[in-house]
Amino acid sequence: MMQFEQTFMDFLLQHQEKHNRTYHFLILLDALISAAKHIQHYYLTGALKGNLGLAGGVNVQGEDVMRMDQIAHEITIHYLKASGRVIHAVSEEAEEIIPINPEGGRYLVYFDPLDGSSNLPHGLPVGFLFGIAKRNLEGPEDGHLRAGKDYRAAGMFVIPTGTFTLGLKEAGTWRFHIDETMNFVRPTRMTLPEDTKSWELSFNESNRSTYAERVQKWIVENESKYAFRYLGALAGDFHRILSNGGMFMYPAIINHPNPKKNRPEGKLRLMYEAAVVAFMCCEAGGTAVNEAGIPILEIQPEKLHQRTALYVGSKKLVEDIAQVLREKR
Ligand code: AFP
Repeated sequence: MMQFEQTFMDFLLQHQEKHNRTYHFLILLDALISAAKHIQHYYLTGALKGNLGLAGGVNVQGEDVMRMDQIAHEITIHYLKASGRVIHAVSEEAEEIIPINPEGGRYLVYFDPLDGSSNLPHGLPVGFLFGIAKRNLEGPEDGHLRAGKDYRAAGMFVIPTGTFTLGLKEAGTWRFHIDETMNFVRPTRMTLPEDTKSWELSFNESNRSTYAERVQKWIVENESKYAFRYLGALAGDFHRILSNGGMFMYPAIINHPNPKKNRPEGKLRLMYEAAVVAFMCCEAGGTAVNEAGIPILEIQPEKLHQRTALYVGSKKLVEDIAQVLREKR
């Protein structure tokens, strides 16, 4: 007898039916998966065609090169439009909100189609991150600036590794792998491990002296207990934390020798970076806070591309540093 893996679509169909839900969400996820596969294909073949270069360059065919993140953005918008299910989208690649199907749409999508661009020229992993909120069908329209706690789902593709992780509201975080037929298969529920032996710390070590003193002190007191890993692409770094436990952090930068380079509000974007991984982490038994120790999912965004500091991972570790962050200065 042949053995078949359960596909993502089969998994999601069962999930929707179990919870008595419509198929609209399936159509949206199918669009996001098509976009991710298309971006992955472009990425894998791009280096040979000379298309991973900087915008303004010329590839081996003598054509103008478009930035890869701009290409990924256009691909995603195409599939979101074709799905007919999206009201508006917010993309890292567009300053303003993007109307997709304001009348008939049902979901709001926040995305970064190619996060971790410093890995791009090396062909190393980048992320496609997204969060999904739903139109308020009963009441008055309630706007597009949604806190992470309002997301129905949030996920990430690690491109070009063929892994896809999806957090579903009150239904866990699941990981899938792409197979030889280009289907995402083998749903595996992710739970952050309790055993601290595998835990890791992940942050940009070269920024350490720019963090708040109390964050630096916490690092000194804790770093020798855990392995240290840093890729420089949130999706890849968070992927490891979700499997091994520990904490990823991108603290506020407040002690930079060049004050112009300080980032007291943090670097990462709230709606399509921090809230996305925070959502998946919380569904996997972990937690996430900002520089004031406030849960990331509680933060009400005030603008589209709002930034935040981020501490995300195993509950014990994040709560430990959150206590330090909450202390009165
Ligand atoms: P880029 O896309 O500009 O490389 O930013 C990636 C990112 O937003 C996130 O994916 C990383 O975790 C973080 O920034 C890395 O930042 P540093 O290069 O400052 O460590």
